[in-house]
Amino acid sequence: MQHKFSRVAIIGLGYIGLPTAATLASRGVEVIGVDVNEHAVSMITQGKVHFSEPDLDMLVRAAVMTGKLRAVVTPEPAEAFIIAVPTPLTDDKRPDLSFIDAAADSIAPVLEAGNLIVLESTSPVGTSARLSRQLAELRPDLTFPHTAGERSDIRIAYCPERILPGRMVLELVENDRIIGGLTPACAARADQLYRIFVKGACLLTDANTAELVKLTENAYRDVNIAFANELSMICDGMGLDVWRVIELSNRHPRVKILQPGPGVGGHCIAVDPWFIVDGMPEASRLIRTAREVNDSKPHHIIDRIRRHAVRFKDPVIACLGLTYKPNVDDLRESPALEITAHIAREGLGKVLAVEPHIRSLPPELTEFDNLHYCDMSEALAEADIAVLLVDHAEFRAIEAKELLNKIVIDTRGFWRDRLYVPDRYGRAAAE
Ligand code: SAJ
Repeated sequence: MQHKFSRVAIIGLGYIGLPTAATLASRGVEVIGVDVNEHAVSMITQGKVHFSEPDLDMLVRAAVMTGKLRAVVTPEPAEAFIIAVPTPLTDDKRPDLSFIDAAADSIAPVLEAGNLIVLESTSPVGTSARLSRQLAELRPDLTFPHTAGERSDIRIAYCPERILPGRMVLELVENDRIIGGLTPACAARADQLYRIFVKGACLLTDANTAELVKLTENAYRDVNIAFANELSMICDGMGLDVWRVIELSNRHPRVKILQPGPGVGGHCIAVDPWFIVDGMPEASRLIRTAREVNDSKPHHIIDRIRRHAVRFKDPVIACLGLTYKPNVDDLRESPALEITAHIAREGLGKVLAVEPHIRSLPPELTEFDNLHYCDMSEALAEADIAVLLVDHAEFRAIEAKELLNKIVIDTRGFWRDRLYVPDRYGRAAAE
């Protein structure tokens, strides 16, 4: 049994790396946080966070103040390296692994025999083995698991993150973890690292399986949301209330339909399924179609807005919510943002954008003269058409009388209780 870890480097201090770094530091491990973004490094050095997530600020402040977490721009020697960098999509929907390549280049010079490297970034199957080959080329003086097997100087494992934005600090500790080693010894060593802070079970497997498990989790959710979104478009066409259809269907003991919305956003669910499609295009027809269904949903909502807007002379359209999901400030891949920008660009009316979780308009929306950022009550006072795009808790405070005499397009079924006439057929009367 190898000794415990006293010094760990985390490469990438973003949504996953920073909570992981601060949590490890809170368990007494000396953590070196590495990021190429000097702004992030300087914020963290001051004990501050560069994105918002419940309880993260407290955790980071404590980690920095106790001297356990130090943020730097260049990797330093450590016993373990956790790589948590972005893996975006290229324009032709293929995985872009350039940040992993850059992380490999940056840690190669400081690697020492006995080190563990864990990749956490969502990755196509085979990426951990690829990382092993890359590092072997950069450090011919060390042995790596893809050639040396159980006797390798360096251990490499894949351990996907699975924490939900909004609940990250809690889920990081509570969730079960999948640990895929390039060899069993690699998995066992990574298991020792994660047991320092994970209360959930650590389940060991091989690296390729762990890589596909991560992609599977998000593709599963995407397919299920696509089912709900497709159903909502079917119901719109039939003049039926999708929320009622789902509510009643879910009373079957083996049916659990998710909720439709304006589309699927975020940096994970809207992206990761493409990594499976890219690897096995012929075999992944359902996964690809689900992606296409979810990507088509914003256009369906835009069509609904357009159908109403053309009936007014100078319509005022309030877009309530811009983030990709409720109660966060994250705008990445947000369908709400896409819809808002689209109706402004198309000139469907004067657009009032309301987003209680940000302070000013994001760059994507500043180019439109017909789009203004305003607060909830101002927008509702002026709007002819109110489009609920994100089910933020703040929007619960809106009362039925504030929506009177407006066209209401509720993409989340959030105001259903105050908008729909509960006749015995459950038919919508909102529009
Ligand atoms: N959504 C719906 N209807 C639903 C549920 C979600 O339209 O019934 C939409 C949301 O509004 C949002 C999108 O789907 O636009 C994704 O939101 P989410 O809350 O389902 O998931 P994420 O992207 O915030 O986080 C996911 C999580 N994965 C799973 O639940 C399988 C999280 O555990 C992962 O760690 C994260 O992806 C990631 O980083 O991969």
